[in-house]
Amino acid sequence: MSQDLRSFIEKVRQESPEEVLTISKEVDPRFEITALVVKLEQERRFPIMVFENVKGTKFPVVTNVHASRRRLASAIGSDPRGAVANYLRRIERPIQPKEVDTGPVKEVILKGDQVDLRAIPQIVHHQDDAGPYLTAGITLAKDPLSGRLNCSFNRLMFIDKNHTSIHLTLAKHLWEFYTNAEKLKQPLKLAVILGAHPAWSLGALNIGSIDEEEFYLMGALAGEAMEVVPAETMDLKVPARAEMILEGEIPPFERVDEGPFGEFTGYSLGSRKRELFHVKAVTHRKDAFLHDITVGHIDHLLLSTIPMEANLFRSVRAMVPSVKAVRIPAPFTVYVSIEKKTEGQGKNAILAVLGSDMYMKHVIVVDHDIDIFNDQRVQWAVGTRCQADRDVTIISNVGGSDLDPSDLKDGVTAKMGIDATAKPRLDTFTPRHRVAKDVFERLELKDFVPASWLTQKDGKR
Ligand SMILES: Cc1cc2nc3c(=O)[nH]c(=O)nc-3n(C[C@H](O)[C@H](O)[C@H](O)COP(=O)(O)O)c2cc1C
Ligand SMILES: [Mn+2]
Repeated sequence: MSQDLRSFIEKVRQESPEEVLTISKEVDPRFEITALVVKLEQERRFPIMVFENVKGTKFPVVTNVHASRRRLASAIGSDPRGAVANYLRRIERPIQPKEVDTGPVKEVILKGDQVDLRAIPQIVHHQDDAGPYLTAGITLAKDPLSGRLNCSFNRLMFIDKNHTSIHLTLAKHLWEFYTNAEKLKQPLKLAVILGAHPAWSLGALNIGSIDEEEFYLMGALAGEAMEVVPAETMDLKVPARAEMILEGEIPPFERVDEGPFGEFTGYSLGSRKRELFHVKAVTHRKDAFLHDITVGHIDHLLLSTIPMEANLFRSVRAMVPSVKAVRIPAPFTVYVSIEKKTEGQGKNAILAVLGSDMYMKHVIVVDHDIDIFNDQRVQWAVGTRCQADRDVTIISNVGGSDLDPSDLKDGVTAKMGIDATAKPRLDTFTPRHRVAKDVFERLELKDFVPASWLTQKDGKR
């Protein structure tokens, strides 16, 4: 069927036209695109936004693609509630990428001196950002030691016509490849994929072993093999149906100032030294658009959440088979509900979470009678089923996110688990108060309360 980002947007437009908002009035990529997304977000509206006329560039901009769980779920053939289970089911059957001779991403090929990144929309998202950023680029690289491929999202800050910075989280797979290349005193070849179907993006964000090649998962999630074509300047095969590809390398031992940048945590973090990306070729569709992710807002947060929740669900399930649900309500924070069958399983769940995701910092485990989609109920469980000296576990000096503003050293953090399950078990714990069931079912409000009062609208009471 050959799906891609534009076919996905077209499908959404056909099925629910109100979910795609096309804006033809000219916008300034400096602040205006993000400001319009956030204005709509404040009205609780989350359409895909297509900006046809962007100042200073011929490329339209598409953003907010992932800002609805229903849209994201539909990209992997699921309804919103079944997204995590469906994600796990699909990635169990990886699909090998398929080589094709050519594809739309090769319609325009620019190499060497022809490369000018300033032709691409220069989107500045937040007020204190150091400059324009590319936020929806999926990197593709090959490990110089094992030859394995990796895909991940890595943001790029424009520097000049053929350079950007690149942010590699310490200990993540691309960073591992880069440190391997640096040891060999070699540059790391890199392709940046711009314009990805949401299923590809969800696959690139999978949290798995460094031995897993994300292209296989991107295909599995999309339900069809990723079509790939040879890159122009290096021995890598890139998605044939992307909107645009940047080809180049990260030179060894070079660092540049990057940031401040408004992060997914909701904070604007200061400038740091990061790696450099030297762009040697750009290929794109004739009528390419630039895909942007509105960083730090729903577009970004929903996208990362499904793969993280899927990974955590799978890991907890390996340890506690009766896990019911996993939810990430805030950065670095996860709620887990389990049907505890033996003592100690609350702490097993904590260890499973902390052992399988570098970013997670605070874990709260509750019993299966708690709806973890309701923060108040989770806090109720912590308040009434937890003794801090017995149920809180703290591990100091663990590797975490280098974007956490509360840490003192780059990415070194404390981790905390709160076992808020009833001890020793829910069925023997102090019972909850209950309204007598037979009485509750027998009584009708209308027999006791004036009809005029019953028909009053909420809020008037
Ligand atoms: C929009 C977006 C931007 C991201 N930016 C970065 C980034 O700049 N650097 C980084 O290391 N990870 C970034 N991430 C997170 C990684 O892509 C994610 O952790 C990924 O799973 C890592 O892949 P790996 O497990 O193959 O290392 C971003 C994620 C999203 C959704
Ligand atoms: Mn990986």
